[in-house]
Amino acid sequence: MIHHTATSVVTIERFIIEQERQHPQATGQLSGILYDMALAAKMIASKVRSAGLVDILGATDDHNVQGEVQQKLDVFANETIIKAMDHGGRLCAMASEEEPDIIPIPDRFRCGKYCLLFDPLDGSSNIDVNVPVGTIFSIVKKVTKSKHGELADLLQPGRRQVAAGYVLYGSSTMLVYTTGQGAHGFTLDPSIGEFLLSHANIRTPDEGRYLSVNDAYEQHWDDSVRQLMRRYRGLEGGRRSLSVRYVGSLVADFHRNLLGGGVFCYPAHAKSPRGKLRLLYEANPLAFIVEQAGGAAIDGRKRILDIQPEELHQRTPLYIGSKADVDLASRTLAGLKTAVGA
Ligand code: AFP
Repeated sequence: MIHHTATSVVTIERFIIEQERQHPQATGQLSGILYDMALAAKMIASKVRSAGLVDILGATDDHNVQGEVQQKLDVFANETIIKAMDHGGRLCAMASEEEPDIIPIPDRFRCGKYCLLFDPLDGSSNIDVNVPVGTIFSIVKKVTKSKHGELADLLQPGRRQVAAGYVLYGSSTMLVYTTGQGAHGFTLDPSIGEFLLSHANIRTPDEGRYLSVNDAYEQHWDDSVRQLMRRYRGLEGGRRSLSVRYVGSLVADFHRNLLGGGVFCYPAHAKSPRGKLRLLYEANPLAFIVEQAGGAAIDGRKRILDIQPEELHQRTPLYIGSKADVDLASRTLAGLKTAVGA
């Protein structure tokens, strides 16, 4: 663990270098990917900040692979990340929530040993109403011998991630990432255009204050999910009730709960048997971060990071956040009759 004095200003670049120095065998490729992500984040942040000012609001004619209407800013964020990352010689393949297939590294550029998976602009249906949105990313190491990454390189369980992070475009822009040495947060200082260390070694409270769930789906939930929600609300089991907060932008809901303590749930339900969220672009990176901060993430039964993906755009139910609250989900959904607070 690196200690900084209260007065030292630590840029994300300095922090990444200092973390890299703890691994003498490091080639610097992973650090390079993280710098490039920080650069892409600054470019997206600048566009998001001016979204209300320029004629960029509204949907394009395109639909993404999930059949959802793409907002123009989604397209911008997607292209910005691809352009910032494809030429560095560190990646061998990419995958984006907005693209149906693997994004290859163009032949004119060198290929490296890492793969990047990302959701360029999550929560984009919130842009028109000035609600925070985010970018989420995950990095894994190539496992096949091919020069260009293959599907097998991208379809790795989340526990094999070497780094993951998210950017929250909120009242300030924050980037939170982990390389497996704790989760660290940086706030963009727009006056100097740098991400500065603001939240070193984030620890999420063991017990949460907040419950984030869209209970408009209650009619489609099964009985165990309904029971879990009653327990979170203190209506059953004698547990202290959680306060409900739901933005509808995963990064914003996750970030609030990470710092303040809480649980975000997107259960499977009758109309959406695998939930809505994507394993590779949303659940895995956030699960890596929350575990590094002392929290937990499950799909209702299994640890998210142990799920073997079968396809790029696979969806998963998600229960993520403070350990005690996720444990309660695990026990309730398994139908265990143990005491709620136990
Ligand atoms: P959009 O990108 O279409 O706005 O979806 C956002 C999201 O994937 C995630 O950020 C939210 O947590 C979740 O969907 C909200 O979904 P519901 O509207 O079904 O609650």
